[in-house]
Amino acid sequence: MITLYSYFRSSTAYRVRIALHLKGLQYETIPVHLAKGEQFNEMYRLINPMAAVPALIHDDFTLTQSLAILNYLDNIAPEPPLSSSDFREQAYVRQISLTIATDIHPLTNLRVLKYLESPLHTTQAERDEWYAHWATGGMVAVEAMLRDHSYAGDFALGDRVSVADLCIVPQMYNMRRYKLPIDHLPICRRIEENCMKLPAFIQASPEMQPDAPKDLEPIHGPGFKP
Ligand SMILES: N[C@@H](CCC(=O)N[C@@H](CS)C(=O)NCC(=O)O)C(=O)O
Repeated sequence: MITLYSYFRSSTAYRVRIALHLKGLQYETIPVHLAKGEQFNEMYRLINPMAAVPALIHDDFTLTQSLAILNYLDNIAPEPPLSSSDFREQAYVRQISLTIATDIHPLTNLRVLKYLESPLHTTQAERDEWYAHWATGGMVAVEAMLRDHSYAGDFALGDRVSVADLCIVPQMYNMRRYKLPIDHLPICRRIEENCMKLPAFIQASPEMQPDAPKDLEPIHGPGFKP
């Protein structure tokens, strides 16, 4: 029995949802409404002391941190594999995943934007500038990594979906949501387009989540147009 604490718009939960669908693992979604602050509920903090999604419970085992969860899922359900046994390919996949998960995402996370608002009293325009600065700069670096290695094909690692793609696609969702420039990211866009043809990515998209509002502006779900 797998339970996923998720929020439809969360890019980190999106990574885990894609993996669950790719591996054909059945799971129950428990929505945590981040915009309403449900991540700070006392009961939820017992599940994730960092007050964030995703959190995954598999039988009696509770796990947080999306990359740790992806690694765990790859161990309990090895097919299709989300990494490579080749040590250089493995390091390359980690390099891209970590750039998004540890260099870009934490700077653009909700709690950081909220802190910039209060107590730091920045304006909305300043926070937008902050977001655009870190997201755009980070994705320029990811694009360079994809370009400079010879691995990228339909996906970040040739014709195989890997954890790198599971990080790139939700980040591209965020870029589109915040209307940030992506024309200069041709490899990221190609990967996104190819991924969004796969049922697992569509099923995992924000629009398809049980907690998504019915009038959610479509960005990545069925009928995605790059
Ligand atoms: N490093 C963590 C980050 C988790 C995280 O911060 N998730 C965001 C949603 S994408 C969140 O729950 N934010 C709540 C907040 O900032 O208050 C992971 O990869 O799982």
